[in-house]
Amino acid sequence: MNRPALLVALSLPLFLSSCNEPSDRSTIALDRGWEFRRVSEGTWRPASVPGCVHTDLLAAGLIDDPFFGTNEKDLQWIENEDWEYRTIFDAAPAFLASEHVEIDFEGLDTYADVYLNDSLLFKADNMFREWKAPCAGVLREKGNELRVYFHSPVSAVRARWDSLGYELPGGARVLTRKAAYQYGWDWAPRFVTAGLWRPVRLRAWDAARITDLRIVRKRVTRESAELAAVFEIEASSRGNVSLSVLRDGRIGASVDAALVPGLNAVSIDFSIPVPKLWWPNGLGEPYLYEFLGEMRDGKLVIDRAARRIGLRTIELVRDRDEKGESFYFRVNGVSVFMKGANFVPMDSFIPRVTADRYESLVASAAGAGMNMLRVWGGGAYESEVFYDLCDEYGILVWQDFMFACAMYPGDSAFLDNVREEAAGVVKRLRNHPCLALWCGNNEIDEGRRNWGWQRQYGYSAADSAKIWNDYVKLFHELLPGVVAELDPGTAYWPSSPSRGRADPRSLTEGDSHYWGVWHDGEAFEAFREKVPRFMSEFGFQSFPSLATIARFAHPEDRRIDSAVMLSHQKAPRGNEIIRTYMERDYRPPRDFESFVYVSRLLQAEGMKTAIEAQRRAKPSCMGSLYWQLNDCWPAASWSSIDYEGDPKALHYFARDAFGEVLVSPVVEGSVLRVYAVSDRVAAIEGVAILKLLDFMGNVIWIDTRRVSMSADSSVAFFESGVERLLRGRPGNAVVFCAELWESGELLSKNLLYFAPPRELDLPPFEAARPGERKSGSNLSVRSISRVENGYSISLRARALVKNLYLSVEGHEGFFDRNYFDMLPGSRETVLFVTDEDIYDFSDVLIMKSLADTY
Ligand code: BMA
Repeated sequence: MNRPALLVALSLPLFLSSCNEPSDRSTIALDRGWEFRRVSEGTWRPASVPGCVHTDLLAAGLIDDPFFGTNEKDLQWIENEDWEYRTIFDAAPAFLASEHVEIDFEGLDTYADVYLNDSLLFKADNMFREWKAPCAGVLREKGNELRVYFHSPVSAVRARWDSLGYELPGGARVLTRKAAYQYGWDWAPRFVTAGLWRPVRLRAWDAARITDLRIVRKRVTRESAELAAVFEIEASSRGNVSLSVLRDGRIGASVDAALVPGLNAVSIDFSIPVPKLWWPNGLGEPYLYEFLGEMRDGKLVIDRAARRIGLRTIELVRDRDEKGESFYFRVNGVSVFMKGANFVPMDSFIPRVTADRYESLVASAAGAGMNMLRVWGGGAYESEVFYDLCDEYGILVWQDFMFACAMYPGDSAFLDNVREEAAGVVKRLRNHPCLALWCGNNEIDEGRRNWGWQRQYGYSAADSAKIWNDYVKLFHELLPGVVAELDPGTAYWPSSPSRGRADPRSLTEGDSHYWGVWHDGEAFEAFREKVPRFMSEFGFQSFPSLATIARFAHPEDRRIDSAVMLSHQKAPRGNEIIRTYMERDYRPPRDFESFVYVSRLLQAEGMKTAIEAQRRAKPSCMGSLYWQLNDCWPAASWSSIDYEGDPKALHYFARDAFGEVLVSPVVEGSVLRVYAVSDRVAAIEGVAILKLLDFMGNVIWIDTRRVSMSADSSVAFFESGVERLLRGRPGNAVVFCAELWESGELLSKNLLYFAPPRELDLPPFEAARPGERKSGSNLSVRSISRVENGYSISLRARALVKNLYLSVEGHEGFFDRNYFDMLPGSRETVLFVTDEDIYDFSDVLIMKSLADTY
């Protein structure tokens, strides 16, 4: 049996009043020696904390990989069981001598009874809250047993659900404050887990401690930042302390404070002349300041708290205008078009997401030109590392409270629980410069009005009134009240979208989710008409790469309709919708590999249509957040980066479409127009080169013209009748190429075809392998050379290569560009970013293109 050793931190001298460096020594991490058992079975086995029962069962070899094959359905028993966790630890005498000792659980998922040495400390019932309890009286020096009993989250609410009197949309999960996607979603499997999902610590303190430090940006301009450091101090007796704010080790400002027993709030005003501002990605450096708040008694440091903040202002601008009402963000006085996506939990089992995985995802978002992510309300409030990364990469966060696609109860116990949750989360996140908006919920207002719940659940007028009233209490009173009290500088928006797509006002005010494409089967071109003020969701599904599919499917299961593939497609009608759209635009793919590749092209083209239309419509439209950035498991979904971190075609297309400057050709009726869209804060004097080519490279028409663009604008700078432009050429055999240059630098390049891919008369795809000379090949590898972070591969196309897809079999890495078209006669260099040494590419570099799918 795995018995805990004495925790390392305990060997340090520990007693606050005699210690000048109190912060780490007053804390013991309880992350070792944990065991767990299924209560109905009884055997204790090693466990991880932070962690959860599914990953502990997997590590113990008791279950197979939950993501593989159809294992999900065999693992549903786990949610019906009770689970118990325990660890044994010692506490050094100095720790025990402290006036106060507190146990602090950053996260318990969810119905947990916590015992220390068989004394019940508390019962938890909310995954999103931090749980603390004093434990000085029960703690002893040797052999303390900490035991956490998790009740089955589904059994725990059964009786309450049955006594509710009516059903609520969303089902019994709405009674439990737990990540909704664990119960299954249209991109997520059902794994209703349990466990200590965030760290556990013991804390000791005497007399007084800092329980919160908030740096309030009272007024931030380019000339000066007027700030206040607001200390929240818990004191157990009266006493005088001095409080200081330090930057770079130097005291910036101090005050003396007389503490009274209980919670004390003390504020110190200070200012920074000519501050470096925090800017979102693309507009400047996201500069961060580090502050240290310190509490002293004379020379003795009693406690410290560190905060890293960015100096910026952010406003949600909602002004009446000729269209309706604007909806955009102004950062440091600059109106900013938001480019980004919706973020969902990165794993069905969040505790196993490493800091590296977070970093690579946030870096990919920034690399694709994004400046905003929406943390969607059916997941979880993310861990600190996520918000820290968003601060560092200049990614603003639209933060939903965790409520999605359902109605919630309104009894006082539930509301009190949510009030605690919301207060904790707002206090935790309000210092992050990335935090742009608090949003009450995902799609509940829309659901309530448009999803037929009234009929489906047969509500009486009284039930309806009660349910609506409960909604109002939660989303129009409680949550905005918490935000107004604890983070008054950040806007609150009750529900996203503000209006469902059936309401014409969804295009003239507020934010919008446009699902006419996908759910209603409308053509991608509908995105050109349905341009709202701020598009916070729109999407289309695709399949992940073959390498990711291999993560869960044996070769014989790699068929779209195999039981394994179907279990990894959670959207009702998902495959049917993909097929229908694919038939409209593409020739039938000849095999599974071609199907999954074409599905990614289809998704990317559809989203490109939408993003470009939304950007062209600036400043009327000021945001484009597609659904969805990432996945929680390897499966078909709307994501642009799959679970394994492999970018899909959409991610590359989004990077172009989200470019700071975008040249965007579009056929509107019988007219071809070319737009230039700029998010720059300075004007551009550019040159556009417009060409019409056939697929062998013959130039049919060319035009060069100056393009003058004011800062932050969208202009149509070229227009021609399509017939006139084609000069009798068949539309399926030519490509229009638009390039925008400034002082010798290519700002943006974009291609337009006059026929859907299925009708294009593409040259057959013949690729020569590296080192191979092959007559008749229209794509060849000219050279491959080792560079610092991988391999640089130089390619040459003799005829048009549509959607070239490169992969390197058996090696980890990714291409800096992929799925792109190579114009006839062009040369392109791509980078395969990898840590591995690859001695011979001839058998492992795989090249595929659209002409190679039918
Ligand atoms: C949106 C989201 C999710 C859902 C997605 C795809 O409305 O808010 O609820 O996963 O659509 O259907």
